[in-house]
Amino acid sequence: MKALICNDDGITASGILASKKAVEELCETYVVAPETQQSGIGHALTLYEPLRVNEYTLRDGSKGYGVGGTPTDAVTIALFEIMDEKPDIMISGINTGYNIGKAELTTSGTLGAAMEAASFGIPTIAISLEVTRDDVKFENGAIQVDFNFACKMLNKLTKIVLKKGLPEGIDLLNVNIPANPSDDEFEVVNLSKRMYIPKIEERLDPRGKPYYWIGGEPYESHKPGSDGHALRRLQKTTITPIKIDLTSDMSLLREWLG
Ligand SMILES: [Mn+2]
Repeated sequence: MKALICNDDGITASGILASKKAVEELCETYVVAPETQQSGIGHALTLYEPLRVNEYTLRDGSKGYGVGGTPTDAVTIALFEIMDEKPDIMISGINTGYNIGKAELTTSGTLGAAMEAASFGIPTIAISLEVTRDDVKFENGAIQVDFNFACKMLNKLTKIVLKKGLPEGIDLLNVNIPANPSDDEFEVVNLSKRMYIPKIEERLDPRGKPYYWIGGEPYESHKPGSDGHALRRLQKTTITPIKIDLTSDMSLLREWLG
Protein backbone atom coordinates (compact mmCIF):
# COMPACT_ATOMS: atom_id res chain seq x y z
CA MET A 1 0.00 0.00 0.00
CA LYS A 2 1.21 3.45 -0.91
CA ALA A 3 0.14 6.88 0.32
CA LEU A 4 0.79 10.23 -1.32
CA ILE A 5 0.97 13.04 1.22
CA CYS A 6 0.72 16.67 0.16
CA ASN A 7 -0.43 19.97 1.71
CA ASP A 8 -0.73 23.68 0.99
CA ASP A 9 1.38 24.91 3.95
CA GLY A 10 4.62 23.82 2.32
CA ILE A 11 7.11 20.97 2.63
CA THR A 12 8.63 22.42 5.85
CA ALA A 13 5.31 22.69 7.73
CA SER A 14 4.91 20.43 10.76
CA GLY A 15 1.42 19.29 9.69
CA ILE A 16 2.68 17.28 6.72
CA LEU A 17 5.10 15.41 8.94
CA ALA A 18 2.21 14.72 11.32
CA SER A 19 0.25 13.12 8.43
CA LYS A 20 3.24 10.96 7.58
CA LYS A 21 3.67 9.91 11.21
CA ALA A 22 -0.04 9.08 11.46
CA VAL A 23 -0.06 6.58 8.58
CA GLU A 24 3.50 5.30 8.10
CA GLU A 25 2.77 2.09 10.03
CA LEU A 26 -0.03 1.36 7.52
CA CYS A 27 1.63 2.08 4.18
CA GLU A 28 4.66 3.35 2.31
CA THR A 29 4.56 7.16 2.27
CA TYR A 30 5.58 9.67 -0.41
CA VAL A 31 5.77 13.27 0.79
CA VAL A 32 5.51 15.74 -2.09
CA ALA A 33 4.45 19.31 -1.38
CA PRO A 34 4.86 22.92 -2.50
CA GLU A 35 8.12 24.55 -1.41
CA THR A 36 6.35 27.65 -0.13
CA GLN A 37 3.18 28.58 1.72
CA GLN A 38 0.26 28.16 -0.72
CA SER A 39 -2.79 28.61 1.53
CA GLY A 40 -5.69 30.13 -0.40
CA ILE A 41 -4.33 29.17 -3.82
CA GLY A 42 -7.20 26.73 -4.43
CA HIS A 43 -6.89 24.29 -7.32
CA ALA A 44 -4.48 26.46 -9.36
CA LEU A 45 -2.17 24.83 -11.89
CA THR A 46 1.08 26.43 -13.13
CA LEU A 47 1.19 26.49 -16.91
CA TYR A 48 3.46 29.44 -17.77
CA GLU A 49 6.42 28.94 -15.41
CA PRO A 50 8.97 26.12 -15.19
CA LEU A 51 8.57 23.87 -12.16
CA ARG A 52 11.61 22.89 -10.08
CA VAL A 53 11.60 19.83 -7.84
CA ASN A 54 14.06 19.70 -4.94
CA GLU A 55 14.77 16.85 -2.56
CA TYR A 56 14.35 17.70 1.13
CA THR A 57 15.40 15.89 4.28
CA LEU A 58 12.36 16.07 6.53
CA ARG A 59 12.76 16.54 10.29
CA ASP A 60 12.36 12.80 10.87
CA GLY A 61 15.34 12.19 8.56
CA SER A 62 13.26 10.85 5.67
CA LYS A 63 13.14 12.14 2.12
CA GLY A 64 10.52 14.54 0.76
CA TYR A 65 10.09 16.46 -2.47
CA GLY A 66 9.49 20.21 -2.62
CA VAL A 67 7.82 21.46 -5.79
CA GLY A 68 8.26 25.13 -6.69
CA GLY A 69 4.58 25.60 -7.49
CA THR A 70 1.05 25.06 -6.21
CA PRO A 71 -0.44 22.11 -4.29
CA THR A 72 -2.03 20.91 -7.56
CA ASP A 73 1.37 21.10 -9.28
CA ALA A 74 2.87 19.01 -6.46
CA VAL A 75 0.18 16.33 -6.79
CA THR A 76 0.58 16.23 -10.58
CA ILE A 77 4.37 15.89 -10.36
CA ALA A 78 4.01 13.24 -7.64
CA LEU A 79 1.53 11.12 -9.60
CA PHE A 80 3.12 11.36 -13.03
CA GLU A 81 6.83 11.85 -12.33
CA ILE A 82 7.86 10.71 -8.85
CA MET A 83 5.65 7.70 -8.09
CA ASP A 84 5.84 4.53 -10.18
CA GLU A 85 2.27 3.53 -9.50
CA LYS A 86 -0.96 5.15 -8.44
CA PRO A 87 -1.20 5.55 -4.64
CA ASP A 88 -3.88 3.66 -2.72
CA ILE A 89 -4.69 6.80 -0.76
CA MET A 90 -3.92 10.51 -0.89
CA ILE A 91 -3.80 12.71 2.19
CA SER A 92 -3.76 16.50 2.02
CA GLY A 93 -2.67 18.16 5.29
CA ILE A 94 -2.69 18.25 8.17
CA ASN A 95 -3.51 21.90 7.51
CA THR A 96 -3.04 24.31 10.39
CA GLY A 97 -6.40 26.08 10.54
CA TYR A 98 -9.78 24.57 9.72
CA ASN A 99 -11.30 24.36 6.23
CA ILE A 100 -15.06 24.58 6.63
CA GLY A 101 -18.04 26.01 4.78
CA LYS A 102 -19.09 26.33 1.16
CA ALA A 103 -16.96 29.32 0.18
CA GLU A 104 -13.73 28.37 1.96
CA LEU A 105 -13.51 24.95 0.33
CA THR A 106 -13.16 26.41 -3.17
CA THR A 107 -10.24 28.69 -2.23
CA SER A 108 -8.42 26.22 0.04
CA GLY A 109 -5.13 24.87 -1.31
CA THR A 110 -5.55 21.87 1.00
CA LEU A 111 -8.76 21.03 -0.87
CA GLY A 112 -7.15 21.95 -4.20
CA ALA A 113 -4.50 19.24 -3.78
CA ALA A 114 -7.18 16.81 -2.60
CA MET A 115 -9.43 17.52 -5.58
CA GLU A 116 -6.56 16.97 -7.99
CA ALA A 117 -5.81 13.51 -6.56
CA ALA A 118 -9.51 12.63 -6.25
CA SER A 119 -10.10 13.53 -9.90
CA PHE A 120 -7.84 10.60 -10.81
CA GLY A 121 -9.98 8.26 -8.74
CA ILE A 122 -7.62 8.10 -5.76
CA PRO A 123 -9.43 7.78 -2.41
CA THR A 124 -8.55 11.09 -0.77
CA ILE A 125 -8.67 12.68 2.67
CA ALA A 126 -8.28 16.43 3.21
CA ILE A 127 -7.56 17.08 6.89
CA SER A 128 -7.30 20.34 8.83
CA LEU A 129 -6.77 21.22 12.49
CA GLU A 130 -8.56 24.08 14.23
CA VAL A 131 -6.02 26.39 15.86
CA THR A 132 -6.79 29.06 18.40
CA ARG A 133 -3.96 31.45 17.47
CA ASP A 134 -3.80 33.16 14.09
CA ASP A 135 0.04 33.26 13.96
CA VAL A 136 0.18 29.45 14.04
CA LYS A 137 -1.60 29.19 10.68
CA PHE A 138 1.47 30.03 8.62
CA GLU A 139 4.03 28.59 11.02
CA ASN A 140 6.42 26.81 8.57
CA GLY A 141 7.37 24.34 11.26
CA ALA A 142 8.67 27.00 13.66
CA ILE A 143 5.84 26.95 16.21
CA GLN A 144 4.83 23.86 18.20
CA VAL A 145 1.35 22.64 17.27
CA ASP A 146 -0.16 19.61 19.02
CA PHE A 147 -1.14 17.19 16.24
CA ASN A 148 -1.50 14.12 18.51
CA PHE A 149 -5.29 13.84 18.47
CA ALA A 150 -5.42 14.71 14.74
CA CYS A 151 -2.89 11.92 14.03
CA LYS A 152 -4.97 9.43 15.98
CA MET A 153 -8.11 10.29 14.00
CA LEU A 154 -6.23 10.26 10.68
CA ASN A 155 -4.79 6.84 11.46
CA LYS A 156 -8.26 5.51 12.29
CA LEU A 157 -9.81 6.90 9.08
CA THR A 158 -6.91 5.82 6.85
CA LYS A 159 -7.32 2.22 8.07
CA ILE A 160 -10.96 2.28 6.94
CA VAL A 161 -10.15 3.91 3.56
CA LEU A 162 -7.33 1.44 2.84
CA LYS A 163 -9.64 -1.45 3.64
CA LYS A 164 -12.82 -0.30 1.86
CA GLY A 165 -11.92 2.59 -0.48
CA LEU A 166 -14.57 5.32 -0.65
CA PRO A 167 -18.23 4.70 -1.43
CA GLU A 168 -19.22 5.17 -5.12
CA GLY A 169 -20.15 8.82 -5.69
CA ILE A 170 -17.94 10.22 -2.93
CA ASP A 171 -14.67 11.60 -4.33
CA LEU A 172 -13.01 12.81 -1.16
CA LEU A 173 -13.52 13.33 2.57
CA ASN A 174 -13.07 16.73 4.17
CA VAL A 175 -12.07 16.28 7.81
CA ASN A 176 -11.70 18.97 10.47
CA ILE A 177 -10.21 18.33 13.89
CA PRO A 178 -11.30 20.54 16.81
CA ALA A 179 -8.75 22.27 19.04
CA ASN A 180 -10.35 20.82 22.19
CA PRO A 181 -12.03 17.57 21.12
CA SER A 182 -15.13 16.52 23.06
CA ASP A 183 -14.89 12.85 21.95
CA ASP A 184 -13.08 10.64 19.40
CA GLU A 185 -15.95 9.98 17.00
CA PHE A 186 -16.47 11.28 13.46
CA GLU A 187 -19.52 13.53 13.02
CA VAL A 188 -20.91 13.44 9.46
CA VAL A 189 -21.97 16.98 8.54
CA ASN A 190 -22.75 19.24 5.58
CA LEU A 191 -20.93 22.44 4.67
CA SER A 192 -21.99 25.51 6.60
CA LYS A 193 -22.70 28.91 5.14
CA ARG A 194 -19.59 30.85 5.89
CA MET A 195 -18.34 33.87 3.99
CA TYR A 196 -15.71 36.48 4.51
CA ILE A 197 -16.73 40.12 4.44
CA PRO A 198 -13.58 41.39 2.74
CA LYS A 199 -11.64 44.18 4.40
CA ILE A 200 -9.11 45.67 2.00
CA GLU A 201 -6.18 47.39 3.63
CA GLU A 202 -4.43 50.00 1.51
CA ARG A 203 -0.82 50.89 2.28
CA LEU A 204 1.82 52.92 0.49
CA ASP A 205 5.09 51.58 -0.88
CA PRO A 206 8.34 53.65 -0.52
CA ARG A 207 7.55 55.38 -3.81
CA GLY A 208 4.09 56.44 -2.71
CA LYS A 209 2.23 53.91 -4.81
CA PRO A 210 -0.61 52.13 -3.01
CA TYR A 211 -0.68 48.37 -2.50
CA TYR A 212 -3.33 46.19 -0.92
CA TRP A 213 -3.79 43.32 1.53
CA ILE A 214 -6.99 41.32 1.39
CA GLY A 215 -8.29 40.46 4.84
CA GLY A 216 -11.70 40.20 6.39
CA GLU A 217 -14.04 39.04 9.05
CA PRO A 218 -15.94 35.78 8.68
CA TYR A 219 -19.69 35.96 8.41
CA GLU A 220 -21.03 32.71 9.80
CA SER A 221 -24.32 30.90 9.83
CA HIS A 222 -23.68 27.66 11.63
CA LYS A 223 -26.83 25.58 11.53
CA PRO A 224 -26.92 22.33 13.55
CA GLY A 225 -25.76 19.50 11.29
CA SER A 226 -23.14 21.66 9.58
CA ASP A 227 -19.37 21.51 9.88
CA GLY A 228 -19.18 24.97 11.46
CA HIS A 229 -21.65 24.08 14.20
CA ALA A 230 -20.22 20.64 14.99
CA LEU A 231 -16.58 21.75 14.87
CA ARG A 232 -16.66 25.18 16.43
CA ARG A 233 -19.58 24.97 18.86
CA LEU A 234 -19.50 21.28 19.82
CA GLN A 235 -15.75 20.60 19.30
CA LYS A 236 -16.49 17.43 17.29
CA THR A 237 -14.29 15.95 14.56
CA THR A 238 -16.26 16.66 11.39
CA ILE A 239 -16.29 14.69 8.16
CA THR A 240 -18.02 15.83 4.97
CA PRO A 241 -18.34 13.75 1.78
CA ILE A 242 -17.29 15.83 -1.25
CA LYS A 243 -18.05 15.35 -4.95
CA ILE A 244 -16.05 17.09 -7.63
CA ASP A 245 -18.98 17.19 -10.10
CA LEU A 246 -20.17 20.81 -9.86
CA THR A 247 -23.25 20.27 -12.07
CA SER A 248 -26.34 21.75 -10.44
CA ASP A 249 -30.06 21.01 -11.10
CA MET A 250 -30.43 20.53 -14.90
CA SER A 251 -34.24 20.24 -14.94
CA LEU A 252 -34.48 23.54 -13.11
CA LEU A 253 -32.30 25.13 -15.78
CA ARG A 254 -34.33 23.58 -18.63
CA GLU A 255 -37.51 24.93 -17.04
CA TRP A 256 -35.95 28.36 -16.57
CA LEU A 257 -34.81 28.46 -20.21
CA GLY A 258 -38.41 27.73 -21.26
MN1 LIG B 1 -2.84 26.03 4.64
